[in-house]
Amino acid sequence: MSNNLSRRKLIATGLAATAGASGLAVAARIADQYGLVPPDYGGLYGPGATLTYAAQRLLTRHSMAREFSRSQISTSPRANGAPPKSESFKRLEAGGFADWRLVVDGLVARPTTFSVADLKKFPPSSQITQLICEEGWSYIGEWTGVPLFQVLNNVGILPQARYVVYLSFQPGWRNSIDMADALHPQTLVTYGMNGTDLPARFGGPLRVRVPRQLGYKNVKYATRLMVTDSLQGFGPKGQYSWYAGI
Ligand SMILES: Nc1nc2c(c(=O)[nH]1)N[C@H]1C(S)=C(S)[C@@H](COP(=O)(O)O)O[C@H]1N2
Ligand SMILES: [Mo]
Repeated sequence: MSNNLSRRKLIATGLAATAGASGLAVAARIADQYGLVPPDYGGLYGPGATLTYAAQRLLTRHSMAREFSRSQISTSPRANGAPPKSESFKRLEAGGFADWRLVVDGLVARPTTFSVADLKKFPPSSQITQLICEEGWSYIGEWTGVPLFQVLNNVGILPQARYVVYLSFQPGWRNSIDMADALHPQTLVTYGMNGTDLPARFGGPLRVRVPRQLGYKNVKYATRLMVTDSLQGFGPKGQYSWYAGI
């Protein structure tokens, strides 16, 4: 039996046994003790969701999203939705997004505003991964950008940091991840796709890529990253659940 399998079995048996013996609430309390409780949006999360999140986090915290070979890149990837139609976006696009800015602030030592050119000065990282929409379609693409942990190291996250909330130029589009995902090597602030600058329909000039979570966590047209210790006021969009691990 592989190490991984025995660990998985141990966790599954442990949590399930606890749940069976004393109810899900106890499992939730254990999860709480180990920092595995998902943020609560006014009671949306019950003990069941907590248990799922806790088990997922224990199993996947250090795991990698699957990477593919170049020959597997989708030839006609689906862009879901159109770029912003506002005059201000069109002006930025016409200027090659030279004036696009990404603000990184919140619980950081040095709040900083980056241009796309600034982000391109970090050591780049590329990944061929799958974007999976919760509606059931997916495509494989190559994304290039700077690992989010590099940006966070640059601005210096404070010890209280627990989440990174990211906002989009498109009103209403935002999301957030916990520090485990924010510091994960495959979580990128992307500016490139399939060998070119990230096209506007795929979220250019900047998109947060979180390949271990579903499509909607991969917010396009990123304008701001806020490091926080709580998600109060930054809940999930609509009916989508906050944690969307694949
Ligand atoms: N700003 C913004 N980000 C977004 C969306 C959007 O409409 N606007 N759609 C989300 C959803 S539901 C999915 S599945 C993916 C789609 O990514 P794609 O356009 O590369 O297919 O982007 C996500 N990020
Ligand atoms: Mo989606």
